[in-house]
Order: sequence, then structure tokens, then C-alpha cells
Amino acid sequence: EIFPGDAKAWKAAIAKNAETLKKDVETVEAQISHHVHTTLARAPFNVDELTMYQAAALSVRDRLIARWNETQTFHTQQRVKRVYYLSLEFLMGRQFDNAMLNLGVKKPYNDGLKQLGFNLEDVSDSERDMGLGNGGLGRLAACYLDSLATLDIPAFGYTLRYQQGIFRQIINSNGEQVEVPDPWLENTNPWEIPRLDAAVEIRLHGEATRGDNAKGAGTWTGGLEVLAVPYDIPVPGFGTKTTNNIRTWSARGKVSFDLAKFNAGDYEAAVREAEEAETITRVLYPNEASLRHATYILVQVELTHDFEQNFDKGKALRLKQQYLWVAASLHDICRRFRKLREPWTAFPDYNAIQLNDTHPTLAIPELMRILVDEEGQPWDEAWDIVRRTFGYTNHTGAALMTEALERWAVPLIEWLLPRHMQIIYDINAFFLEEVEKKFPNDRARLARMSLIEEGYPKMVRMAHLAVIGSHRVNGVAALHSRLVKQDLFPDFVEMFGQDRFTNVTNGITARRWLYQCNPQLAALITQALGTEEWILDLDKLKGLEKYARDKKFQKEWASIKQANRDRLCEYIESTTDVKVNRKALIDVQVKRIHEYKRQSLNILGVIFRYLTLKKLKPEERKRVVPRLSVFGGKAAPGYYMANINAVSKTINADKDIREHLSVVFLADYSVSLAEIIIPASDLSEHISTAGTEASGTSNMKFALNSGLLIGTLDGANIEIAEAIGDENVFFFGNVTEDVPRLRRAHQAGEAQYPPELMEVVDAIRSGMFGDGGVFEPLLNTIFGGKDYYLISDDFTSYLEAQRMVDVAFVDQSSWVEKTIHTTARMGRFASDRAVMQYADEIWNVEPVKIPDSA
Ligand code: T68
Repeated sequence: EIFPGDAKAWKAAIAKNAETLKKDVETVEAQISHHVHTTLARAPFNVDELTMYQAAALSVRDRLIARWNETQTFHTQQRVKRVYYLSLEFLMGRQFDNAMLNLGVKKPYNDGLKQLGFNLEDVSDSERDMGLGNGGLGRLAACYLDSLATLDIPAFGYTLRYQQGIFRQIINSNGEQVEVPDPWLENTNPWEIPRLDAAVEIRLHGEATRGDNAKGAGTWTGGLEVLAVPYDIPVPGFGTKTTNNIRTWSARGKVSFDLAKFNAGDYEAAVREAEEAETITRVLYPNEASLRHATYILVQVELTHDFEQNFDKGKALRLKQQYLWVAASLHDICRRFRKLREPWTAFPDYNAIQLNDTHPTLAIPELMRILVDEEGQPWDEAWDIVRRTFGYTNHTGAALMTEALERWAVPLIEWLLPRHMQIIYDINAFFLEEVEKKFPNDRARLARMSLIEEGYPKMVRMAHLAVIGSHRVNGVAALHSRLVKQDLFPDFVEMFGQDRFTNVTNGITARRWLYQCNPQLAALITQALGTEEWILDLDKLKGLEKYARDKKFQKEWASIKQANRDRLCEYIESTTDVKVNRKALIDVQVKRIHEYKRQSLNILGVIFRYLTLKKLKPEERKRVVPRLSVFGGKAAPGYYMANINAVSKTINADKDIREHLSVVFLADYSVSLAEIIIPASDLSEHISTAGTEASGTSNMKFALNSGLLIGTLDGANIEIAEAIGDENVFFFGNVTEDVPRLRRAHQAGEAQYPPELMEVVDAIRSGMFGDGGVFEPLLNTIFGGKDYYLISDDFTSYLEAQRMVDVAFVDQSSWVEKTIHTTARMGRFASDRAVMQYADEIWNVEPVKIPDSA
């Protein structure tokens, strides 16, 4: 340990300061009041819940930072191998409750706030979600960071600090989605630490040269330099000292004020560059579909040198985002490595970089550029270092793949990153030489495998670059990983062998998704098992099996579900004008709205249920299980989804039916809303067309919280059923192997439409749910001669599965037994398991325990 000045004085000061981090109520209260008075400059008479939240959060942050410092210092001293998880999205949700639980200080904060006159839950509600992600991919990254810290694995997340996260969703009076900005930074963010001194310079545009031989060092000069400024978010492990880091980059102008231009009187020009730079991290892209469309805009325009005019502006901005993020992160990683004074060939012994989908694939040519151009490493050695460093995770469902895979126009890359384009061409040339060696005279194969797709313009296939630049490629569920090999990269499997490709089924953190969001159920589990060990070893839930038929236990289990249901019903009644039956079976579908996820199948099924109920006499209706259908999710801007609200309007207004069926769409689905919805669900829907949902992760969250699943044989549904037993899952629908044949039948006009579906369509066309025009876009996808997602083919078996749900729910004791088995058998879907698998099979990293004395 090296201290400047007097080491004894330092140690005494640190020890004195440590007293402010003690966990007793008095210390907590003192810390909160310290932040109220000094950091926030408020007097006690002028303190509201938001202020209280900020003060309490800052005091929790102090605790996190102390641990963060110890962790980082120890990792550096021990020269540990670190994992770098590069993800353009981290959907963290709220931090306050999670941090208190992971630090083990929730009780003193609860008691302290109470004595100071505040209620912890109300104070917690002042926190805005950190919504830096779209959906599954971003939330997975957040779960994995929780597990990495909890498992004591040294890790950094790298992402962008968007000023606007995912948009806030409002539903207007026509039932349509309206997107409004998410000002999550408005009240300042207590969870981040600005590191204004550690900004990194990033070059864009400019001129590039190649080396004097094919594999020599090139140069890149000129162009525009912008700054990437890091803001760090500490990530505490549960019940351990390890506190990892998410480093988020914010773009800034390099000379935020150009004095020369200002003096010359051109005030506008002086600020323009800075503003352009800041635009890079202004907003999170809300979807891929609009980007994909933009790819083709270039085809219609004449190429000139002013690409910013020609390229879709948004498209170019997305590439700038990707590069700024990747370049700043690699700069950071390399800076840390240089301090070790090891040869560059040792780089993969200290660094494992995981590419979360293809979004960070530019990291591959960027690391090549650093190694070859800046560090003078021979090309072949550099390429070997790169491949040993990177791993690539694919998250794209197979049936969508060719369309959804990321491609960038060559002229766009040449314009923004001229040196990288050269490097990509060179990587491609050497790679195709290898292919030619292994498969001589196979031109079709070369064209299929090339990093460059011919056409106008030429496109760079980012997934191919990610595959050849990584030592391991993985899918996110067993079925998906099989399809990745079969349908997406078969040529690459032949080239590199089976071992390059693997599966790591997704997982979720039980800290947030049970312990935190469902405290009553967590307490019952702890009581039954006699220990809290399940929080760190989810397989321990197996111990619940022996209570599955125990009447007393079933009763407690069911009453917790009822309490969670009541809480959701209160939320619904306070945010919508719908009155709900508290005894109804709560049937939930919450996830991004997307054609392949088939919210349409669900809503058409709801209509069929409504028509069936209408045909029954009142006393017959009483024998049908009452239902509350809950929908939620954000749609890509411009995607039409008003039909769900049209259906709910008619059904909820029908006095005869109200008690038996109601339908609500909950606006602005988010992590914190999920924490209310998931524990309350009896049944949740995971009903994508087989082969399209790579994994799904909410299926795991619902099952862990004792909800049953209705679903297709898709993604992780299959493995969940394997674990919890087929008898506990309501499966329906065609399997992946059937999909191509069924699609061909539709194209050939040979498909049959089931009578139940026609009945529903007739009702819609009769105007039962208002203007039938609202449904035309939906009906066109089914009847327009394709039905690409096979709604009509799966409709009958979907209705049958829903009938089975009703039958099963009537026998409450056997239903509750199923739900206990479900929770008890979910251990393998812990993100701890998934992360350990990555650590062993892909990253080759070990846990490092931070000693108490550190
Ligand atoms: C999801 N993908 C998969 N993508 O759809 C889901 N994409 O099946 C899987 O469980 C999850 O990843 C985790 O593996 C996404 O969420 C995106 O959000 C996305 C965002 C931008 C561009 C492309």
C-alpha cells in the first residue's frame, strides 16, 4: 500500500470514515440527514419524498463506492483476469431497493426512514427506472451483471449513457401508442459517478492509409475528434463485498467552445461541432425494424461525397454510437492492460470480451487497428489475440434471422471509419483465402461466407465478422443454438467445426425477480426451507417439493398469490377506469409488441372467449372461470396496436360479461411495472411462432413466481417444461419443423382457416369492437395470402390449451400444487448458472473473493 503523505494519518482517517458506513439505524439516519442538509442543501421543514429518496440513495451510494474502491484496488493489485460485457443496452430498472437488499441494509433504512417520518416504499417510488434498453437483451445484461458481482467474478459492463432511455408510452383516446421522451436524468442520477477527468478522444472520418505490405501497419489521421466521458455505476453483489462496475460513455464536443471561431464572430460554428458530438448519445434507438428499413434508403439516392445528406441520418448516427462506445471501451481496456507491462500476446490471459449481439462487432477491427497500427504487432499475431479475446452471443430468432442480422453499407463505413473499412476488407481477403484452401473451387460458398454482401451498395455482414473474430459463438436457448448452427451459420460450422458453437441458456437473477419483487413468497420459502441459501443457490428450491401437497402450505402459498393479485388489481383500478374481479384468473402477456410474439393470437382468443360467454345463459356463465386479461408492452414507433384497446373497450363496457372477463392494457411497461405484474400472474403467455423467440426470459420470471405458462414449443419454453414437467405447462401449436411447409401452403393459397377464427373475424367485421378499420392491418397479416406467423394454423390448438387452463384452474388444490412444483424446479434458470457456464466455457475466468481486510 502506498499512500501519499503520512500512512498512519491515512489509515486513521479511513477508519474514522468507516464509522459512517455502519449499518445501525442511528448511523443510517445520520447519513441521510447529512445528505439532506449538505449535499442537497435542504432544511427539514422543506423535505419531500423525492428529496428523501435522493438523500437515502446518496447514502447507499456512499456504501457502494467504498466497496467499489476496495474491489477495484484488489483486482488491480492481484492482476486478475476481467470479463468485459459489451452491451448497447442495460435495462437496470430501479437501483435503490436492489442495492439495499444486496448490501443487507434494508431493515435499518426502513426503520430509519420511519423514524424520520417517511415510508420506505413511498420514498422508493420516487426513483425513475434506468431504462437504457429495449427488452430482453438489455435486461439479460442487467441480470448477468448482478450475477457476476454476486459470484465474485471481476467484470465491467460497457454501454452508452443515453440522455433519453426507452421512450415513455402513453395510450391516447383512440387506443394508440404515443411516444414521449424519458427524462430519466432530470432529477440527477445518484447511482452514477462522473469521471470527467478520464475522457477519451475518439476520431471519426478522416484519412486512412494501408501499410507498405499486405499485413503492415496503416495510419488514420484528420477528421473530427469527439470526447467520450465515462460515468460509472457500481454493481453490488448479493451478500459479498465484490462491487463491479458499469461504465457508461457520454459523448461531448472536444472543444465545447471554439475560441478562434468565436473571436472571428462565428458563434454558431463555435457551438455546432460540440452539439453534433453530443447528439451521439442523445437517445436510445427504440427498435431494429426502423433501422432495417433505413438500410435500403441509400439504394435510391445518388452517391456523392456528402454522405450525411444521403444516408438516412438516423442510420449514420447509430453507427457513430456503436463506434464511440466500442472505441472508448477498448481504449480503457488497453490502457489497463498496458499498466501490466505484459506482451500483447498475453492480452487474452487478462481480458475476456463478450459481444452482446452484433452491435459491438466493430470492436474486432478496432482491436486489430490498435494492435497493428498503434502497437506494431504483426497482423497474424494480432488476429490470434483478437480471436482468443472475443466471444459472440446471438439473440436473433431463426425464422427472422436473414432479415434481422445487422448489415452496414460499405460507403457508410468508408465515410465514418475509413481505416476500419480497409481492415475489414483485409480480414475478409485472408479469411476467404482460408476458405478457398479448405474448399477449393467453390465460388458459391465464398460468396455466402464473405464479410461483404455484393449489391448496390455493398454491405458488411456484421454477424460473419463476429463469428470469425471470436473463439466461441453461442445461442441463448437449446433450440435456438441448434438453429444458429443449422440455419444461420452452417458454412461456418463446416469451416471451424462444431466446437466453435455452443449454447448457454439464458437465466434471471433471483435477487430481483423473487427476493426483491415478491418479498412475501420469498419469506415463505425461507421459512419452509429453514434458510436463505436459495437466494445464492437456486437449486435449493427443490426442497419445496415436499410441501406441494401439504394443505396448510398450499393455503399460505395461495394467500400470497392473492395478496399479489390484489396489489395488481389496485394498480389497475388506480391507473385505468376498469373495475376488476379480484377472484379472476389473471392471464398476462407483457413483452415488446412484435408480430412474431403474436399478441394478436392472444387478443383473437380473448374475442373468442367473449363470443362464447355471450352465448351462455347467466347461470352457465357463473360456472366458467372468470378471467382478467392483462396486456402490456411498447411497440416500435409506427407499429399499429390499437386493436387491443378496441377489444377491451367493448368487453369492459358489457355489464353482462364484466364479472367473467375483463381486458386491460397497462401503459408504459417497464422493469418496475414488471415487478408488480409478475408476482400476481396465474398464467402468462409465451406464444411466439415456433423458431422465432430466441429464448425469452420473462417466461422464467413468471414460473419462478409461481405462475403457470401457456406457450409454444419455442425458445426456453422447451427447457422450462423439461425442468418443471410437461404436465405443468400448457403447450400448443405447430413445431419449428412444420413452419416452412405451413408457410408454403399459405403462399400457394392452400391453407385452411379454422371456423373459430372465421367466427371471430365475422364479429370484428360486424363492428362489435367499433370501427373494423382498426383491425384491418392485423387481419391483412393473416388473410393477405401469407399468414407468415401462422396465426390461423395455431388458433384451434391455442383455444384448446386455454380450455385446459380453465379445467385445471377449477381444481384449486391441484392448481396450487402445480404452481409449487413450478417454482421448486426453476433452479437451473438462475443467471448464476448461466454466468458460471460463460465463465467456464467461454471466458476462462475464476472468482476472486475480496478479503475483509482489503
Ligand atoms: C431478445 N432480443 C430475444 N433484442 O428476442 C429474446 N435487438 O428471445 C431473448 O430472450 C433475449 O434477447 C435475451 O437473449 C432482444 O431483446 C433487442 O432488444 C434488440 C435491440 C436492438 C437491436 C436488436
